[in-house]
Amino acid sequence: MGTLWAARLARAGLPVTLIVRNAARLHAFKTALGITLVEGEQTQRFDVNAQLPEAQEPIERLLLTCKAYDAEHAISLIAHRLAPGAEVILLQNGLGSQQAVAARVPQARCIFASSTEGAFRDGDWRVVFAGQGHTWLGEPDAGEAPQWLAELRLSHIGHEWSPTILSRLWRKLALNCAINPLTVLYDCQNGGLQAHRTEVDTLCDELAALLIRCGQAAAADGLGAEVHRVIQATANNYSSMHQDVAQGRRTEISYLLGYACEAARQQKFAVPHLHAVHQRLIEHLSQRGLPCN
Ligand code: KPL
Repeated sequence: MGTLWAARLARAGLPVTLIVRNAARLHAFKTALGITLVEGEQTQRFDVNAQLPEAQEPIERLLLTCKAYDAEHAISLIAHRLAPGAEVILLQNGLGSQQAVAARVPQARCIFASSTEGAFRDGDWRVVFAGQGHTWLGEPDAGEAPQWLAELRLSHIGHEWSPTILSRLWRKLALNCAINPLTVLYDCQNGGLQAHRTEVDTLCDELAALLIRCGQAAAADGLGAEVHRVIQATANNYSSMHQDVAQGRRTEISYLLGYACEAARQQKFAVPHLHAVHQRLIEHLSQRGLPCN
């Protein structure tokens, strides 16, 4: 997602600097001579800057696009570089990492984002824009839209300022909790869950009740029906968590089911089915030697 945003901002003539993990990545970037965006039949290369986290330059606006489990560490490496009043846009799945990042950088304005855009890498520093989508941005305490949203418009990044971003993130989390873990446990495409309708419905009922208990009634509204719509619309796809497990990658379990179970514990609200699926998933991951957090 970082490369996808960087390429479109650069295409609009805006200055972009990538912050890469380490010297080896910086070297690889310099060899690639920029980033490449593949969109339909079109392939375009863009020249952008890149630097290491330990560079000195102050940061005014940062888009953090790493996985949820890397976000807190990533921000800790550059927190001292954030200028007073800097803005940090957090584009992570699930919930929990955004709050952890915000607590680490109280001097910054943290903007949470939720996106339905799809992209994948087909080479180093190359991104394929696979699915047109939309990105919602907002502050958890419903702040005003920043001026620079106009720059996103210039870059043709479909977006909207959302006064209810937490509700959007909770809704997406609930959808992912109802679908992703079961696709891993049954080793199936999303459509395979049509054979486990009762189990999906039970999880949706529990998730909707939890959302209401957490003060997120709007995110609970019609959850079950939407989950079934998504299962049908994406029947031939493997969920992102299924893909992670199949490729031996760490999952974002702690920011999805883990977050939901922890919220239930804090609310003293019983979620036996969610809890059972969480435990089954932990067992499944540990049997495959994958992290359970
Ligand atoms: O977002 C998804 C994912 O795979 O992570 C969907 C397709 C909605 C399934 O939960």
